[in-house]
Amino acid sequence: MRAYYYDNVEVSQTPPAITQSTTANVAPSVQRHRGRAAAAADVVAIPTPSKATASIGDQRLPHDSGRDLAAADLEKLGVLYYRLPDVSGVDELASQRGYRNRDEITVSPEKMGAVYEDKVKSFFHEHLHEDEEIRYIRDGRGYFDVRSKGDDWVRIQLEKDDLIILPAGIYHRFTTDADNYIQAMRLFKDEPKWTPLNRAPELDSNEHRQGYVSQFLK
Ligand code: KMT
Ligand code: NI
Repeated sequence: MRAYYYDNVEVSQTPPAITQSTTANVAPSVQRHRGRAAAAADVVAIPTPSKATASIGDQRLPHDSGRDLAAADLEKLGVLYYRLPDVSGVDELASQRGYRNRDEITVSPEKMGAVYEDKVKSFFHEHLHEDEEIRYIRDGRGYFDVRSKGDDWVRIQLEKDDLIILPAGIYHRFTTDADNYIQAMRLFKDEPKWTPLNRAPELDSNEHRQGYVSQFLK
C-alpha cells in the first residue's frame, strides 16, 4: 500500500504548459491500449490546453504528486488498511465485523470482455455507499481514490495481500492501473449492498453521508 495526494490538485490550480510528446495527440482510449510500456511517456502527454483540467492523461496512470500520506492519515478519514499475507487474517477480521459472505472479482479485459472499458469508467465515477466497502487484493494492482478533509483526492495504491475498508458515506472511486488487471475478494454481510450513489448535493442529507461527515470531517 502506498497513499499519496493525486496530482490533479496542483494541475487544476495551475494549468500546465503543453509538453511535447509522441503521445500528445493520441486519444486517451488509444493510449490505454498501449499498456505499461507506454505509461511513462503518457504521463507528460497533455492532449489539448482546453482539456487540461478535465482529463490529464489516463486515470490508470499513477498521478503521483509525491506528497505521501501514512496509514494513520487514512485512519483519520475512517479508511482502515491491513496487510494480510494469510487468508486466516481475513477470516478473523470478517468474523469480528460480522461479514459472513465473500466473492471474488477479476477486473481485466480478458475476464470482462467488451464491457471492461465501461466497467472501469463506472468504478471511477465518484460515489459513496451506505455500507462499508471491504476489498482484499489477491493479485494485480489498483487504485482507490478517497476524498481528503479538504476535498482533494488521496490515491491509495493496493497490491496482493492488501485489505482496505472504506467507511460508509465516504466519497471514493476505483481504477485499475496501466496493467489493466486486478483480482479482489469482496466481503459482504448478507446481500451485497454496493449500490453506488453518485456524488450530488442531494446526498448531503443522506443519513450515511451525514454520519460519515460528523464522525470524520468535522
Ligand atoms: C468497486 O466497488 O469499486 C470494486 O469492486 C472495484 C473492483 S475491486 C478492486
Ligand atoms: Ni465503491
